[in-house]
Amino acid sequence: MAGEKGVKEQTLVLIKPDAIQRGLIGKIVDRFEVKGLKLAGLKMMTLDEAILREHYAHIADKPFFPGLAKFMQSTPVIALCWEGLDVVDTVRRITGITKAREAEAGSIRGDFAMSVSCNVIHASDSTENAEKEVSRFFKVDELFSYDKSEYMHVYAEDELS
Ligand code: 3AN
Repeated sequence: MAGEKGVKEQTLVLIKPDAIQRGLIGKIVDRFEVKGLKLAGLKMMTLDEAILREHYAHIADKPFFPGLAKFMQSTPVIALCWEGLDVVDTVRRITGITKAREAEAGSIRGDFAMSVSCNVIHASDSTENAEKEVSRFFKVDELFSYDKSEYMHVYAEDELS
């Protein structure tokens, strides 16, 4: 069932340094575009310590955190805000599980990665976290609202209302 935000639900995706180095940006963006999601924001940025600590607060005490932080700062990342019906769950399914070599074939991690840490993208894991993460990575004026003409072929009328 549609969440209370309907087709305006938003989620955050980060394209990580391994994907930047391996030239996978276009292929990754394509997966979300062809699914029918709307791109509400896109930017390239370098992650500073503060944003990394906030973003990875749930794993900041893990032994792998310093290595993860170094990896995430090894190149800029690309932040994407995707919008759509139940988009948080949909994007997590398209992303695949954390341990990429065991991720389902057809998912982004399943098709493009082998590692737990070099797993090409981050995707918000709940609607609550998605809201926090979208506002952590995007200022209000970096998010865009517009009509997507394909929506009348992506959704049924009752799903759009
Ligand atoms: P996910 O990104 O699938 O939501 P989280 O939130 O558990 O997974 O972990 C955040 C990130 O921390 C992962 N994407 C991965 O890059 C890294 N990570 C998680 N577990 C490990 C691990 N055991 N060893 C190295 N890096 C890890």
